[in-house]
Amino acid sequence: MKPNILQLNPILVPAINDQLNTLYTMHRLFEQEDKAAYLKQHGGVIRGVITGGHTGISNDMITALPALQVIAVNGVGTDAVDLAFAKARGIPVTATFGALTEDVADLAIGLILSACRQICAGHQFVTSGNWQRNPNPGALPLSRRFSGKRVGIVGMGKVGRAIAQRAAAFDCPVAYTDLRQIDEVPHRFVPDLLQLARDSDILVLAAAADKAQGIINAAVLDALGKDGYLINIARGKLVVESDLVEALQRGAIAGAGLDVFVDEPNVPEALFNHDRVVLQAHRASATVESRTAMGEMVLASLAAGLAGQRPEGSLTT
Ligand code: 8YV
Repeated sequence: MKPNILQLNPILVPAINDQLNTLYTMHRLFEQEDKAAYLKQHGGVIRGVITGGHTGISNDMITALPALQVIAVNGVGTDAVDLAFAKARGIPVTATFGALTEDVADLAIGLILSACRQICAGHQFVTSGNWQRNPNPGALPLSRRFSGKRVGIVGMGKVGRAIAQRAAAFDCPVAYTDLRQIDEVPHRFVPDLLQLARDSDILVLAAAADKAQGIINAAVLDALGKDGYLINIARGKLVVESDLVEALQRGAIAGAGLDVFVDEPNVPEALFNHDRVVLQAHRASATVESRTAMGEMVLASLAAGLAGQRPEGSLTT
């Protein structure tokens, strides 16, 4: 009999789904109308869970799965899993560290360029017919240069470092903050977030959200200043979203590039029609390359966990 696996979010790589279907009896909860009833019926046989980074799994659901042997997070953020709770039950929890670094860093640079150079506003100007109606070169305001700007990175993990490497190629001086200075990182360490914001033209959030909720508030945005840009490819809850909306409205910062939000998919409408705000639907790791590598790591975690071994990189066992 094939082991039973509960999958909480869709996986968009057909080859990964094929392998899952070959190896396991898959229970795709996101396809079920009555999720509670489905869990009640099948919860007892579930031995592995696949979930997304920002969706995680609740403690109630873990409790409802008495045969659970492994939780494979298809992402790098584990803020939506109570690791201590899983650890107390001896359940390994894995993430896909390293599989998505390049793509998330690439999107951060894409958001910086899009926000500073107003690429989306320019696209909209062309496709709406406004360029034809108003060919005056002043119809679109001048944008801002990215090259050479001071980039501050909040969270210097794998993704933060990949962003720093890319920013350096744009001749940007890079500084960072983190819980502590990291020896192998050649960039300037600024222990105080407010100071980093003051010293940055572009503040990029690449931190884990476990212990850093709401760190980007009105004071930090004021410190970033009226020519500053906020970029977030990490987690929405790092930011006090109402403070960000307000900072943009009162011109306290120049613009933002956001891939993540507090209550996805609900994005404050006040962010929609701003020429220097660029929004994405939490897609930084959504490439064939990243999602394939992530899916392979998930498969390896399930195989090890179900065999009673410690999956590589387990965060709890
Ligand atoms: C994904 C993420 O959107 O890695 C993370 O923590 O949030 C993203 O990569 C998600 O986990 C895909 O399942």
